[in-house]
Order: sequence, then structure tokens, then C-alpha cells
Amino acid sequence: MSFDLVVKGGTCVTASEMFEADIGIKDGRIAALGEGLNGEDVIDARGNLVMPGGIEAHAHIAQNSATGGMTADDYTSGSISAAYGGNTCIIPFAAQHRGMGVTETLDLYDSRAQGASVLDYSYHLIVSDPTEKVLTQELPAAFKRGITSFKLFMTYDKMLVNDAQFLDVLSVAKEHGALTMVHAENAGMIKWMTDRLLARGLTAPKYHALSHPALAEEEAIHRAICMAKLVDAPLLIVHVSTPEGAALVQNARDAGAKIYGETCPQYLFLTHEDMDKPGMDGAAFMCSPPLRDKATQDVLWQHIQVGTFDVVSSDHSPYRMDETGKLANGPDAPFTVIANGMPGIGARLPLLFSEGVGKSRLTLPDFVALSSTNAARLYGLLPQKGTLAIGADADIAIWDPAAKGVISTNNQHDNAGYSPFEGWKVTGLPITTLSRGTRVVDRGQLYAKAGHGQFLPRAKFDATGRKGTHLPELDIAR
Ligand code: DUC
Ligand code: ZN
Ligand code: ZN
Repeated sequence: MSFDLVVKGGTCVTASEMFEADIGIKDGRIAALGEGLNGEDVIDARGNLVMPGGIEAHAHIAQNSATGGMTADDYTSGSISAAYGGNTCIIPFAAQHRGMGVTETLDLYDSRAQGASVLDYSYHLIVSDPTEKVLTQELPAAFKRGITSFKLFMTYDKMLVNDAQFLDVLSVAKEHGALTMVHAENAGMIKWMTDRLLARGLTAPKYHALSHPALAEEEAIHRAICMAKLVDAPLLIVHVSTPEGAALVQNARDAGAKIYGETCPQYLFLTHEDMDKPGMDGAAFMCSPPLRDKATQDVLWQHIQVGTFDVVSSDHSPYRMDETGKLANGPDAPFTVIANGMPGIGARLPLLFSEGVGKSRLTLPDFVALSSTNAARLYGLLPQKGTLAIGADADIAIWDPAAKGVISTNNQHDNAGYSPFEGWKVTGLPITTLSRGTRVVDRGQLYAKAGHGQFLPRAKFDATGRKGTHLPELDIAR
């Protein structure tokens, strides 16, 4: 058989094994793994690692914030930055704001993504207004469209759901086979801290971190896990930033509950001291939950190593440091009206590889699991995406494990205009990304055009391996 493309002579890495093989690609899919394969086109991968492309499962792209601002990246720039960073698939958010229907929300994001992305994509649906119609008609219709995950907020006045609404959404999700994700911080604690800081005139960006105490995350994660256990629904706690929060996830999963966890590079590599900068410069490092401290970083790494976290995602939230983004409310705005979030979709994998694999914290299969395979499994994309297997889409990242680089705004290819990881030295870089067997990026050059990326309908959530919880009182209340 002659292949359209052969990736030749590399070391293949999956989430479970490593092997030397050529990869034969036909019609966009992996058609053979073997020796001596020939094709019309050949990529010489000798000396390099051949891995499933990263799946970036937490990114805010072409998204309106609740305060009306728009992220600096659209589906074109966001997906290009992702591809340069070794990703072949993205799952940003489609955000329902109060008063909007879910169908209307998904139509809007379809119009933003179609024809724009260089990588295949789906969205998680943010639900902020779970009306009766949403619960009984629109969420089931969203599942039929292949949107099988969504996110709830426990904080932000314009986005949060109350506990009863949370349980309603979890129940509908469970019935249809969707995975709920949650931003878990206690709204009242944040508001109380914020009011006290503002009353004392402490409005600089660095006070954002103080206004979001670790206890606010701990309390909300505990409550969220209890709600998921009440209805035995799967729940993924996104952007876990504290040792206490991570321990709650670990204990719940060890007990067999359907609880999953995510952390992000900013909690592993940055601290709140990065926000302590003159003027508004600290705003570049404002995110929610906020940056913590060095001791927290070490604990989060330990949790990555023991499997508490299924995924390490970027939480790419690009807002420029100007009046279109972070400074939309003026050059002296208090931290309460500065957009939360930082860019990082292109830096996620080089940082995780260099600091994880390069510092012997992770094996190569661990890296593949955390960057790609686990996301594919959680979000209903396996085995089409997230692995190197016959029949899978040829979504492949070829890495030079010895290449050295320095993360800089200039090599991130996004529209944020800054990188919070500026100056970080990394060893190991993606040199080629293939999407369905087509070169997206190869040795620094962009080849794919906007519109190459297609919408991916996703399969139901599969909780195999967790015994779950069974509360007798629910049998009566059902
Ligand atoms: N939550 C996110 O997931 N991203 C950016 C800001 C936020 O609050
Ligand atoms: Zn969040
Ligand atoms: Zn986010």
C-alpha cells in the first residue's frame, strides 16, 4: 500500500507505550504503524518524538465576557497559536449569557468558528441561565449536536448558578451522558473580601489575589463535589489552584466518585508575586482563581504525578494590556473591573514538556496522557483523537526533544500582545503539527488555511472505572 504521507523513523509515544515505527497516513487517518512504509510524501522524524497532537480543552476564544469585552483571539489566531504549540484540536467555550437561549448561543459560536479555525474544534457550553426550557429542551438538543460537556460558575454575579440550579444541570447532564465542568469559588467570600479591600483603597491588580482566598476555592470544590455525589453525576473541577482543592478531588476519586480534575500551567509556574508590579502591569497576571505561591506549585506537581489531575489545560484567556482588553475601564481601574485571565495556549505544552519530562517529573506517556489522551477520553473524542492508532485521525505532533527555545510574545502567534511566561527557557519543542494528515505548522511555517478545522460532534461521557455514589434518598426524590 502506498500512503499519502509517511512519518518515518520517529519514536512514537502514546499514553501507555513507546515504540519505534513509521506511521502511514491515508485519507487523513492513520492507516498503518510499521517498518519500511513508503508514501508520496515523507516526513523524516528520525531522532524526534511522534505523539498525538495536544488537545487544548480549556481556552476562551472569540468569547464575550459577562462584562461585554471580547477576547483578543478569534478562531483563526487562537487555533494558529495552539498549532504552533503542538496542539491539533481545541475545545473553547460557547458562553450563554442570561437571557440568551442555548441554541442561539451555539448558533452564534458556530458562526464565529466555521471557516475560521485551522484545527478541528468543539465547544463546552457555559450555562448561566438554566431555565425550564433550557433544561428540558435546549440542553437535550445541544447533546444531539454533539456538545457533551458544559461549564457552570459558582462565582461572578452575571454567570453563577445557585445550588439547586447546579443540581438541575447535573441531573440533566447525567441523564444524557454529558460531563459538567465547574469554576468552583465561593462567591460570597470573594465579595466580602473585595468590599473590605476596596473600602481600604486597595484597588491595585495585586489585590485581586487577596480577594480570592484559597478557602473560597476549598469551600466551593467541597460543595460542588457533594452536589455531584448527591446525584451521582460526573463533574470535572477546572483550574484547581490550591492544595486543599486538589486533596478534595483526590479523596473523591479515590472513593470512586465520578470526580475529575484539571490544573493549569500558571498555577505550576507563576506566583502571586508576579502581580506585584508597578502601575497596572500586574493586571497581566490576573486570573481566577488567582496565582498562589511556590509551596502550592510543589503540591500541585505531586498531584499531577499521582493522577489527581486528568488534564493540564492552558485556560487561555487573551486580553490585551490596552483599552480593548485589561484596561477597558481606564488606566487606573480597580481590580474588580479588569478582565480575568491570561494567554497561554501556545506555551502550555512546551512548558509542560520542559518542566515535566525534562525535569523527570513526568514520563513521556504521562505527558501524552495529560496533554491529549485524557482530554480525548473525558470529552468524547477517543479514539478519533488523542492517540496513535489505526483508524484514528492523523492528528500528530512531532517534537524535537533537544530543541531549545525561549518563550516570548513574538513566538506565541496569539493576539494577546504579551506572554505571562516571557523569558522562560524550554528544552523540547514541537516542530511539526499535522491535522488529519495535513501539515498545519512545519518548522516554523504555517501551511493550513482558516477553515481547515472542522466542528467535531463528540460522544457521550463514559464513566467506566468509577463505581460512583448511590444515595437511597434520591430513589425516593427522583
Ligand atoms: N475562569 C476561567 O475559566 N477562565 C478565565 C476566567 C475565569 O474566571
Ligand atoms: Zn473559570
Ligand atoms: Zn477558563
